[in-house]
Amino acid sequence: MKQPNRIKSWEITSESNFINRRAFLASAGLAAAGATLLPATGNAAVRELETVPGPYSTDEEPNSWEDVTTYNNFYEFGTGKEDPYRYAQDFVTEPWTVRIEGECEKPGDYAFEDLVAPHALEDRVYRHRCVEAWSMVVPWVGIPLGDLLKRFEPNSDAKYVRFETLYDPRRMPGQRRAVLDWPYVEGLTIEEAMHPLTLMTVGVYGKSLPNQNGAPLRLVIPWKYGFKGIKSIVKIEFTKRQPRNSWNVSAPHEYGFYANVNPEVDHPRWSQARERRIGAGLFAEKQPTLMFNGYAEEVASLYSGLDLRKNY
Ligand SMILES: Nc1nc2c(c(=O)[nH]1)N[C@H]1C(S)=C(S)[C@@H](COP(=O)(O)O)O[C@H]1N2
Ligand SMILES: [Mo]
Repeated sequence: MKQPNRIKSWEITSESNFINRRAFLASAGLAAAGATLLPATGNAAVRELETVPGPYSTDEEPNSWEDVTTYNNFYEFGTGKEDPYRYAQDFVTEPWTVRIEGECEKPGDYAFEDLVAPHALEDRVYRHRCVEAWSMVVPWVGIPLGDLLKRFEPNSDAKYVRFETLYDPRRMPGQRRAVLDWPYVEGLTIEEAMHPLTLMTVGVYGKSLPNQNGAPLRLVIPWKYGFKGIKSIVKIEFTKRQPRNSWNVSAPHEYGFYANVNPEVDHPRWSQARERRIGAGLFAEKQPTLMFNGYAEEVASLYSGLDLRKNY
């Protein structure tokens, strides 16, 4: 599974998505790169990033740019799968500030650019498994979350990390309806947050994140159900106690804190044993879901001694 230096398959297959490859980024890959023409399914702020190959990429063929950017869950912009693509186009993410607080030595308000600039942006192709039993393969761009968090010097009381999405119903029309208890919140144990697979994600397909995918920064935890991958983060808090997370608050018997992909523990209303790969075609068979979404070798030890039926 670990193939750090392979040629990215989309460089061969998805050239039509890259209308202007000339645009390149200075410094840490985040400065505006001038006028970049957009793929059909992009939005105004999307631009090329300068990336390096990261570890852990799967060999599976990534889903198309179109799949990845038009089939999304982002309830702040509506509950339909194409709503985020349709209604997030004009969402403005510059400037963007992230508040760091809680059990750490360096709390404060950090500009997005300052958070990301000291790090190399890595390409990582991960499997992506939604709790609704569909899946994709996505070529994310990001930095290991642990490398970022260490800069704030968490103390020994930092047992968990809590994340919060922007709350602004004027800019996020889906928040005008009480489909969830806004703002969207998520949490990880500090061990999960520091695990080298956990990615603070700023891009996809070598470009900055389209709004519908959680611009300007969102989490990706590839061995967990997709809802743990909180989008458009404005706050990160180190906590002593396990934080609640939005889906657990809305339906505690259906969604837990851990949300590890597990084909042996079904959702109360449907099986988790198999998944539908988006883009595989109408008549494609569902494929078996893998324990920890195929990342068991890397992460199973985090849960030794834990009853995964109770801690779902
Ligand atoms: N703030 C926020 N983050 C969110 C969601 C959401 O509704 N709001 N949906 C989650 C769910 S259920 C999934 S499957 C993924 C979808 O991520 P994608 O758009 O990158 O495929 O985002 C997750 N992050
Ligand atoms: Mo999901």
